Amino acid sequence: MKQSTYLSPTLRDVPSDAEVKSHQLMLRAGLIRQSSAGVYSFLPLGLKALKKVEAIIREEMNKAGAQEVLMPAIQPAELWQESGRWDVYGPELMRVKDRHEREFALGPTHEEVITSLVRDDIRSYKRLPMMLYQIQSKFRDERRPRFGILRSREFLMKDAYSFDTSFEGLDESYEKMYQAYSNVFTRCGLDFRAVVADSGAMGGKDTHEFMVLSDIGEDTIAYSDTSSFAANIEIAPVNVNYTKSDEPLLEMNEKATPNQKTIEEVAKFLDVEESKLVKSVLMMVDQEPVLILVRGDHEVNEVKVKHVLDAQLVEIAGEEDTKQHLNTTPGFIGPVNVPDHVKVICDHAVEAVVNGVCGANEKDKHFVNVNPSRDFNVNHYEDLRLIQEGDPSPDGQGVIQFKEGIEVGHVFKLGTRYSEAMKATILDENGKSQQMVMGSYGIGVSRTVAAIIEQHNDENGIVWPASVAPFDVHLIPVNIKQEAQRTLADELYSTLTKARFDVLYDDRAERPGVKFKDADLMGMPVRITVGKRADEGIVEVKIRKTEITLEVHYDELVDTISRYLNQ
Ligand code: 9G3
Repeated sequence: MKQSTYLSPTLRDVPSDAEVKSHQLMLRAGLIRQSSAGVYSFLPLGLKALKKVEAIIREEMNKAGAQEVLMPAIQPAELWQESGRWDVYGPELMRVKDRHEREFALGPTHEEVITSLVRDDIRSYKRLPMMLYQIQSKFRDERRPRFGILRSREFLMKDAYSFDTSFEGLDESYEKMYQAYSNVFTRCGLDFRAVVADSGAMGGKDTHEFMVLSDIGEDTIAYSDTSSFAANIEIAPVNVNYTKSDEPLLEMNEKATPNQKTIEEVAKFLDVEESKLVKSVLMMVDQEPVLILVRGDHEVNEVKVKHVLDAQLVEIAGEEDTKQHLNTTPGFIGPVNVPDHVKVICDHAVEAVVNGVCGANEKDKHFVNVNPSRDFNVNHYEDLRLIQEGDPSPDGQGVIQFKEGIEVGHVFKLGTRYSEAMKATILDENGKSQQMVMGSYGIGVSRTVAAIIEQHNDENGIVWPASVAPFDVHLIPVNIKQEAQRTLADELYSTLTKARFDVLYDDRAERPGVKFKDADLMGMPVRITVGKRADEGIVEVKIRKTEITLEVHYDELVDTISRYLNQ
């Protein structure tokens, strides 16, 4: 490809609204341009990288026995009404009307479509297991799109769906996909972890997220420093045996704590450890008030609350709910003498608090020497707190550390969640009708490109892994007007192309410095510079990743490049 004709506008300056490295570099190297908030165009260079990632995904999906399909992006509302999700999703689900005023969703995912497709044509257990996938644009109207294509409102996803006759069959499909995902992200040159995750509104149980380690990741991974344990902190279980101090129980009494609202303020004011405080959070759980208690030095894990109470919606109570149910204002909430209709559920750590401190449900008042079950009722104790760095790993091996991650893949065991709702059944070997057992498996294809750049860049620009680089070679004559250089560069271009290398030929009449800066920014793995030794047939080969530079005669060039690129 000749760069003089190529739409690859590079920018010298960092765009001010790009906060993360991959967003900055994708704009500066001419890979994407923004169309509207969270909506991007891929320019030729960005599209070539996207296609390389797609190709790796396709190979691994096909190898795993999946068949590629292409479903529509516009989905009839009826399907989402059948699955019961039409009213579950709010403004994030983009909806359109057709000319007959019929309602459609712009597909954020395709469980409904694929289930309706399969149920119409697959009637016998003999046809299963079946794995279908597509690579297609998804639409999710994110409230705060940011970080370029890392969190965009239209993005490219590979979504696969497995159909089995049993949960054992699903386990096998899941394992195949899990392995295929590991292959994909390894081949893309990513440092990633598969972590146990929360199935969220998807229903079903087992689910794993594939996380690319990165400081700008929006998810936090809790992992053991010695074992293979790794989980999204949203659901990482806490497994600690708390020791109860044997100090004698003292009499509870009230203390004035004027304007001392936060845990830190109250602990300082009363001169007690934060671990002696009982933090009370009033939550509206499917519109019911529930008081959640955790130790003062811990945080409530709202996802755990949702699972433990098997709730659809969990929110922290606002002022009016707090007034209505506890007749107090946030900051002085406590469990002592709460009305019977307010359930009290404690994290296990609270059970071991002796002579603790809690809000008195009265402004500027706290209770001291409070002891659970003696001074307040507890409905039950559960694992409700966020895991913390330094906690013992729940598998009993090692200590928990945190790392940020970018979620690039997510695999779910859906079970019969959709086949039941949408009557996707097959006749089993006894002619009995049974629901298909499903799994769903997603990879953020465009997000993966950005994640690769997050992990592969330096101060001069992108450093593409060879497997996903838009071009194999960047060919640069120092002075295109110099006859010997131009002739040799033209010859090299055709020789390398015939040797099946994908070459970006910088044939622009630009100053050398500009060309080299652009080449570093765009980050192809191999750069060939045709300079003053052109008349000897000698060119300079520079490896972008290692910055190693060597002089190579024209005749050894193909071998030299093949050796490097195929290692
Ligand atoms: C929606 C909207 C946003 C969504 C969903 C539905 C996430 C939704 C979860 C999934 C599950 C899997 C197949 C590929 C892998 C992930 N955000 N999810 O269902 F209506 Cl607006 O998409 N789907």
